[in-house]
Amino acid sequence: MTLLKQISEAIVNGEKKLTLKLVKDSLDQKITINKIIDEGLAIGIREVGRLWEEGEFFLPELMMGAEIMKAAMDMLNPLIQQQSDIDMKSEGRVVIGTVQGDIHDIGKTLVASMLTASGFEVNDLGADVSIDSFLSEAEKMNADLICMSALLTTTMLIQRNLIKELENKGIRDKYKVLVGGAPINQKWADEIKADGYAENAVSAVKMAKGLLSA
Ligand code: B1M
Repeated sequence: MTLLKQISEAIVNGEKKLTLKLVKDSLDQKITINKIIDEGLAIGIREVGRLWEEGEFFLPELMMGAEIMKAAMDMLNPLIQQQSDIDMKSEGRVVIGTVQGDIHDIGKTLVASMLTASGFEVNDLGADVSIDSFLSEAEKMNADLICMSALLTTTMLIQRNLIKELENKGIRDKYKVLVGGAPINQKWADEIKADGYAENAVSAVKMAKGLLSA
């Protein structure tokens, strides 16, 4: 079995120590961080989510999967950020967060790390972020881009509300708005008039660069 497959299985089996060891082994074998995440960790945690949805796993197993995923990402995020060139000129200023009512922050943190590594100035507001906080922090840092992550079909509605709030305040043109998260797709982004949608962290960086150079 490949190392990446072993990583996804270790997450499903709730084996934290083993997962972290396998991630370290993968790094030692020069497997790229993106591959470790996309083809190992993310597959494992999504399988945990599927088993939970089907009633085969209960909340403690879901929580354990998330804890392992977070521990692995805590190991990888600093490495992603180290890959940035310190003298890189700023690509733009970004506020990012997971919307109010939603505590899923693993994917959002990954997107924030990749943006930082790619030369953006990033203010990561964390999870469960209110529309008011997004707007006041964007104003404070004179942001170019507001990035909203949502993982729940209920909380994705907040993305639309924030864009409406920008319109109501007459400041819609001041910021580009990028949306993402597991239930989000291009159709939704078009419907709520977001400037961009990205399926994963790598395409979020490409999209952010495209939006700010347009
Ligand atoms: Co929750 N959860 N969860 N959960 N959880 C999902 C999302 C769910 C799909 C599971 C399922 O049913 N199969 C389901 C949502 C169903 C729905 O809405 N239709 C669900 C539910 C229901 C819940 C609770 C309500 C459960 C409960 O309490 N009854 C609860 C919600 C609490 C709340 O938020 N108010 C809950 C809680 C939790 C945990 C705390 C246990 C944990 C989160 C821990 C944490 O984040 N700190 C958790 C987890 C781990 C998941 C799953 C299994 C995995 C999410 C994850 O980390 N994926 C998830 C199942 C799934 O997504 N299939 C699930 C890995 C991560 C790298 O991917 O976050 O998708 P992802 O991010 C990707 C892309 O989406 C994209 O790039 C990232 C990297 O490639 N992306 C962006 C993300 N944000 C972006 C922003 C961008 C661009 C791209 O630009 C701005």
